[in-house]
Amino acid sequence: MRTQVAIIGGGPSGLLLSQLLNKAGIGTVVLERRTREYVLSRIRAGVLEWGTVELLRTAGAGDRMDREGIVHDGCYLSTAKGMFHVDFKKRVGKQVMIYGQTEVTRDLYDAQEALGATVIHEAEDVALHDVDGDAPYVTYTRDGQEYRIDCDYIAGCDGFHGVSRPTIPESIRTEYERVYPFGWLGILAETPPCADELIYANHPRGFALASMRNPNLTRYYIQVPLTDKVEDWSDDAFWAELKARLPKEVAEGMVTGPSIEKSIAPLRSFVSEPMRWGRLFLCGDSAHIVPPTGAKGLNLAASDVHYLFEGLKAFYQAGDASGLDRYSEVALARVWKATRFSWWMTTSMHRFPDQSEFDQHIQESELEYLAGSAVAQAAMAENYVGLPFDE
Ligand code: FAS
Ligand code: PHB
Repeated sequence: MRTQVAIIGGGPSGLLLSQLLNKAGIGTVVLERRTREYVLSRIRAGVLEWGTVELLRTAGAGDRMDREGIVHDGCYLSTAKGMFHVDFKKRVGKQVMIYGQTEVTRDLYDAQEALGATVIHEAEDVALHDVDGDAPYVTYTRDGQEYRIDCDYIAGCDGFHGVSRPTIPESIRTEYERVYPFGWLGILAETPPCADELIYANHPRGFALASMRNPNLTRYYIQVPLTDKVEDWSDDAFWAELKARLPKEVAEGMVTGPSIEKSIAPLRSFVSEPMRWGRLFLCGDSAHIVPPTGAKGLNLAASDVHYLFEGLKAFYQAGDASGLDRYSEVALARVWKATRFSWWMTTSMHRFPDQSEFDQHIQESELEYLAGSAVAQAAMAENYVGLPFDE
């Protein structure tokens, strides 16, 4: 088989890139290790930056998001001294869309099907070949049969544990990492949200986040030690701890119920440079991971896809390779700004095991300053709604 762009990974990055390229008349093949059902069973991000919203609309995969998504003007932050609102719309004239990653991925799968795009599931043993040459190709097996796809370019959209990043020789790669000494225990419950917008809570017992998916589906998180296991946490224990960390008036009005999903996610900041080697381009989690505190993971995948799509479109439609040549530099500039913001939100909102009283006062004064400063709130809002893709 031959195609123009072979895409490894059928998550949000791979599917969005495939959708945009196919709509521009550029041929792709997506190789996904798992079944579609497995990919759609993952519960992950919930907040879309406005740039991501517009990109999904451009890709022709935004109709259900526009019908069912919830537009938020801002979010709340709560500390031991009370809760305050940061109004993104008032501060920077932009909003965010609450619409789960699962739904984004489902919409992209449906849009790919409608276009007749090639998405191959249960593709195993994917391997990338001659990536630094002029004739790269990909091999994989399926049902015991080996296949080969010759292509012009390969997009590594296969996430943190994928095969693409390791294809770049260690002598070429530089990796930067910070692992946080805690995780997020998250649940999904068929209950109404406890507030009209998200609440990020800094509490002496630890961080908590009250989020949502729709008027009858909520997503809550509490910071837990890395040693905790999901089975250590009954639903009752989760609800009690969540209420202890949220403002009293919110906790009193909270509707609880049985969890329909419960999982613990580790938190890390990770960036691998460069995001291009020869004919291979890394996109999304294959190149970088951010702690979910800033709601940046899925959105960074979208901006990577924007840069790579524009570069490939210019190459195929006008023979202009400048976008491809600058891809890594341009994508990493935005990745590092989002990595900084996610680090700032994480270090400001969580309790660190070795936190001193001094650290505690610094955290509290950071949030008190934010509560009282329109300029500080504008800076937070600018980053939370998403920095422009193109300066
Ligand atoms: P993905 O990991 O989503 O997709 C990669 C795809 O490649 C997967 O479908 C995988 O099966 C496939 N694949 C892997 N190896 C392969 C191989 N060798 N061959 C073929 N296919 C292969 N972000 C937020 O913004 N907010 C959140 O709250 C949030 N919570 C998260 C919770 C968890 C547990 C995790 C893991 C991530 C979370 N994220 C969150 C980040 C997440 O949303 C990612 O940023 C997003 O999934 C990135 O999309 P992709 O780059 O497509 O990677
Ligand atoms: C979510 O709804 O899953 C969510 C929202 C905001 C975050 C992280 C996760 O910062």
